[in-house]
Amino acid sequence: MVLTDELKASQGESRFDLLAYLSERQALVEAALDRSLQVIYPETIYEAMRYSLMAGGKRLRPILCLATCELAGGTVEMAMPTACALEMIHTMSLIHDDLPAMDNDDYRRGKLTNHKVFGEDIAILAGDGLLAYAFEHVAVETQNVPADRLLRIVAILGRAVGAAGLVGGQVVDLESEGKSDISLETLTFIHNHKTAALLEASVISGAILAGAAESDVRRLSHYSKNIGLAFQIVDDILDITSTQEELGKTAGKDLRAQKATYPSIWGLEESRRQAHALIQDAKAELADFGDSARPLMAIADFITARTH
Ligand code: GRG
Repeated sequence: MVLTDELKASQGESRFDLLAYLSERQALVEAALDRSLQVIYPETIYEAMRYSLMAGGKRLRPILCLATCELAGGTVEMAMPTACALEMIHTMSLIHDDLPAMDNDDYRRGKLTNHKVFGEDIAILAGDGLLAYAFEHVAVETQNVPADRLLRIVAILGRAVGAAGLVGGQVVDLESEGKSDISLETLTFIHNHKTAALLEASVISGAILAGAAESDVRRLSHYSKNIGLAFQIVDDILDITSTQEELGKTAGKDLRAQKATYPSIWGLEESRRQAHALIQDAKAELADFGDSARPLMAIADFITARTH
């Protein structure tokens, strides 16, 4: 995947070769995802699941999970099934988000959306299939992790996906549709649930798999909540300032739909300032981890520097 100028910019600040790190991690995750799901009978559903799962994307959630597992003294192997499950859950949420009954989008990750290729019925089922398989994959494939930790991971993933997470955020988002005057509190509820919840699950699950102390899990949780919200503010900014080619999905949608966004409430400059402040707070949470937190520091910088 091409990750260029914004990475070089964030590299400058953190003196860490994030480009090399992300490329290496993306390759590991791509290979593990590829191995995780074979096409068998009935082929249509496996092809639809693989179409979206293997359609690229930054693989940020799996990379965060692997990074915190290593930070807490664990290995890539311990965390890989959970890392893949996080990407399966993320991918299924994108498939359902793009459906005509939701955002009705034609493009995602630079390709036609799942329902445009396979039809709405199969796209719904592909999302369901990926969601269920994520949990099976964690339970069946995780090695060398005590069962009590694994049980915690199942609970964390379930909470991040359900009404307390992605689903709850999506419901408030749907209820806010067509209302350009929604409050900052409602907007923040939506994004804390739609975006930050799964990012938090990604960050803390890696640490929990490795058996991190609770105080470290709490610090990582604060880090992830801040980067999650900053990520969404930047997403809102990019919807205004980027092209469809850069984003790999329809650009300018929020403005056309007169949707409340951080830039519509704060303006572009204040939105950039708020995202930057959240990233500084996130990085402050990592101070005690020393050099082993360099990947997480650099990823935090990358979130505000990215252009897609
Ligand atoms: C979870 C059962 C279930 C249903 C889905 C549709 C829905 C409920 C929730 C919406 C979740 C959603 C689409 C949140 C937006 C998250 C977001 C910021 C996506 C973009 O993430 P990137 O930039 O994308 O990491 P890539 O393509 O790089 O992975």
